[in-house]
Amino acid sequence: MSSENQGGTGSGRLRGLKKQLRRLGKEALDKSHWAAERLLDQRLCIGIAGLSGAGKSTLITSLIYQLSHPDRAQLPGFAPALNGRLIGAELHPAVDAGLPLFEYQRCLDALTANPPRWPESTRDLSALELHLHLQSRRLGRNYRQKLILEFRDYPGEWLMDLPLLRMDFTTWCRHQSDLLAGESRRALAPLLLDRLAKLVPEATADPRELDSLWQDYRQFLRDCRGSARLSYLQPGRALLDNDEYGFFPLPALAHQNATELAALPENSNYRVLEARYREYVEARVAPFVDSHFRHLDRQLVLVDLIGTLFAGEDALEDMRKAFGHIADTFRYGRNSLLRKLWRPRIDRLVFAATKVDQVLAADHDALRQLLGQQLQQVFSGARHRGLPLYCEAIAAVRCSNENVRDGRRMLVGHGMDGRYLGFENAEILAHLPQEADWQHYNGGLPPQLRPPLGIGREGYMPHIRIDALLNLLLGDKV
Ligand SMILES: Nc1nc2c(ncn2[C@@H]2O[C@H](COP(=O)(O)OP(=O)(O)OP(=O)(O)O)[C@@H](O)[C@H]2O)c(=O)[nH]1
Ligand SMILES: [Mg+2]
Repeated sequence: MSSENQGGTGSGRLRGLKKQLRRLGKEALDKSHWAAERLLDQRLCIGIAGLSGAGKSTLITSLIYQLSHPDRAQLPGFAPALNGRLIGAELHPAVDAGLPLFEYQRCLDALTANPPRWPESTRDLSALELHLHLQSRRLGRNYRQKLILEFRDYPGEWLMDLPLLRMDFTTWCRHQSDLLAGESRRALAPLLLDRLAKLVPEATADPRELDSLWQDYRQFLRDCRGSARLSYLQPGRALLDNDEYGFFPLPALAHQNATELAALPENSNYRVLEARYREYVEARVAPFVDSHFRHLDRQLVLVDLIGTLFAGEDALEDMRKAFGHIADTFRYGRNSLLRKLWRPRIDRLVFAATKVDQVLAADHDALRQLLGQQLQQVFSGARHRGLPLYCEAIAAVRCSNENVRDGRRMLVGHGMDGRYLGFENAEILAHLPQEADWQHYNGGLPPQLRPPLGIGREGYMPHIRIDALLNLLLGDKV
């Protein structure tokens, strides 16, 4: 190598090093701003999770829209909007997250189109910051206060994977065997479940057989979600993407102990599936938890309770199981000064039933009570005592109105094809359905409604109880 070249490499290296130092310095500065804002209660990071179709994208769009148009938004239950302290809000990419920006404009364009559409289904993690500007008065002087809300939208299917962090493959298989024995899962794929039960853990793995079982298992998970509306499904990512995770439970793992299993050859069914399971947990689940949950101050979980209720007993029971696992996964605690910086914890967990405009206003309270009872059953244990848990029933975009026809109250709105619809829903009972009550919900799911015309005109976006939700999420910070 020539001396000229060597010199060139040397100064190049120096330039590279300086550049790197500048970048690190900037990152540290950004981070220290971020941490300082958190300490001073000027920043609040809110995770928004829900299974596919629960209404996350629509809700985030509605929240941003309402907060950005405080003069027109109807938010009487949110004090800063009612007393005129909320000046407005603007959107920014999330500083620290390094995540794709939530596509607010695209979602809003869909809702404000003519005819209006729903936002497209999203499949990935995204984030954004909303800078809220508030007018405050202290010691007789007016001043402006800024609160940065960081919203992180992620698929609820990923949430369902978090329990895997606490289970090895054998424990997971035993856990899944109990679930697979349930009637709703069995009815969906009796042949597949028989094939799984016959797979011998000790036998030499046949790659083609494992692949065929995996493809069928993935389809089975999607059917569980689609037709049976079950919630507690793993691996959760298999519902959303087409990656080849390639593992599924081995129900035949019943009595073997850990030493026997570890001694099996590497090409046995057990060892192959166990390695794939471990790879999934290490490469997919753990990094997500590490990069994501550490940052959250509050967690909002959206649930399509109406859809689940009308899907029947097994769907509701499965939702309860899913809640239970969510409850076990989050680490709760008060946000002490140190934890705020280093190990922030979720200090508020809010569950919200979505799309309540699909039922009569008289049923909204019953829905909230029903959700509350589901949660009480799950969170009643000593471990959850003192947990700051809240629930609400909301519609991000209200698509229906009420009319009285022949003396009966009914809902009116537009179906997805634009046709004008009038319909009644089965009355929502304010308690968890007992055996005989399930008949009551047999009439079927309310129709899917189209967003109303005129959204975005002069700040108009009708909703139900978004102001109450805002109060739960940030009332104490404003
Ligand atoms: N009636 C009514 N329907 C709603 C509302 N919000 C969402 N929906 C319906 O629920 C569907 C899913 O809403 P999204 O906001 O896309 O749900 P998501 O949780 O982001 O779904 P993914 O991106 O697929 O995970 C929409 O296409 C609508 O049909 C609402 O406030 N009222
Ligand atoms: Mg979405």
